[in-house]
Amino acid sequence: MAFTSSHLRLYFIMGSQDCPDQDPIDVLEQAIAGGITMFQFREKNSDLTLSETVALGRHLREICRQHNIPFIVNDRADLALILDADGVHVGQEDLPAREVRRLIGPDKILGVSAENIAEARQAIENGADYIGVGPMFLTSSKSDARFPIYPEALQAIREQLEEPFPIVGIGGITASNAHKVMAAGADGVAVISAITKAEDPKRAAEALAQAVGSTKM
Ligand code: TZP
Ligand code: MG
Repeated sequence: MAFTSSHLRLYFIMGSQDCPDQDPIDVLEQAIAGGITMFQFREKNSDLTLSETVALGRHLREICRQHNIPFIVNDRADLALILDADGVHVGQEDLPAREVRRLIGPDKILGVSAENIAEARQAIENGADYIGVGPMFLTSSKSDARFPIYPEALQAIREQLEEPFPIVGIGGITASNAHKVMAAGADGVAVISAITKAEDPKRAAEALAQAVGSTKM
């Protein structure tokens, strides 16, 4: 899958832990109908066994394939390879980006979380295709999330990078504040709860897509 920065426009992240009262498959289908442009499977502190995680991942992967939505796996390069994912996303405390790049090869998408310009430069050097910057705002979806760094931090990274590079903002983003992240220079927004906790995930995705000026690909 040829990755471009426009894939980041509305990046939906979900694991079964994020939608305890709904079927994740159903939520993903609704989010796709609402206009998401990329998906990350992030099974974290969930009740699923590894076999169940693989089974759910296969199902979600297949749905993304049918809709031409890049399917990214959080943290685990092994799971990404098992699921034939389009890529992997790692944070600063996960497997080093350089090692993940070696494992997945040159063609898969590699995303890396970065909070400042030093981490951003390092990620790029290590083979990242995009960086995720956050938390933009307060979030309750990540148990070890740090204090918000706000869109200003994303703007600072954007301004200090020598070249244009794909950047997605993450953390506490909703249809009401997404414009601030875009105005700071993001290529898009990554969200969990704005879609998974919505009464109507399809409409929530539509509202976000509109907020980031997304056109369906
Ligand atoms: N990384 C930084 S904040 C965050 C992750 C995975 C959680 C984002 O979830 P939400 O519900 O969109 O704030
Ligand atoms: Mg991680």
